[in-house]
Amino acid sequence: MATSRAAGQQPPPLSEDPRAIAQKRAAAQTAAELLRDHMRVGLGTGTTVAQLLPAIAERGLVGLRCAATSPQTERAARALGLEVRPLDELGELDIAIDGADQVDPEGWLIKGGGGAHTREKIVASAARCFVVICSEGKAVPQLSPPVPLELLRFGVQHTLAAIGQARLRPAAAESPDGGLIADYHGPIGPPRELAARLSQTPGVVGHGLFPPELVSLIVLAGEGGIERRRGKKPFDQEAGGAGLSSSS
Ligand code: DER
Repeated sequence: MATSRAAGQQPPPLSEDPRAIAQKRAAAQTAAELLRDHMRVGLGTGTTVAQLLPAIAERGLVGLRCAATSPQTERAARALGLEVRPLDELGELDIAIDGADQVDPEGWLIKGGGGAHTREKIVASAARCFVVICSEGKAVPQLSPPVPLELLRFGVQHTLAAIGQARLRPAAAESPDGGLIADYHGPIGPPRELAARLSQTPGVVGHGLFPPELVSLIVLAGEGGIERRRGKKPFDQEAGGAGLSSSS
């Protein structure tokens, strides 16, 4: 019998390259430096965010209130002493920070390898400023499948057929909100067109294509240091915008 696995609880790769781990840590530390006392902070999900949480906790900031995108992140943040509140209680967030699976040169992202992309997109949208943290291997010349999906359970076979070239993840992966996690494996083409098609398909709760308009800053850590790429969403000075002018 297939077991159910909640989003955000995907185990890290067994033998992740130590260089990639160090790069994720470097990107996470750079982003943690953007935070200030009393900020309302959105926390993403995944192995890069797992590096971010201790980096935030170590800053010892006063009055930080966080909204988490998964139960996994919520538990890990609380264990480090960070205050986690329901998103609706916090109103507009000052900043949200999250990882990504792929970043293209235009600033489009694919997210949702861990299945938390619906909540992650809501939290990114709720923030004045959305910062993406990645190891350099996430930067790609062109997005490639799969594109993660969250689907309504009702009529899911019809939804999969309407999307085409999509299938449910094994082990009945589901989101904390009861959605079924699937992936689209067909060609991507222009991301905006695919994003619109997926959004318009009945039964699709969310998809993992994030447009550049949602992204303020991408922090890519590589062997040569930190590269900062601007997205199309404004980067708020109060959320550490001054840090953008520093060289990579
Ligand atoms: O699942 C997700 O959306 C994650 O944020 C993903 O995009 C990045 O995961 P990683 O930090 O484990 O590589």
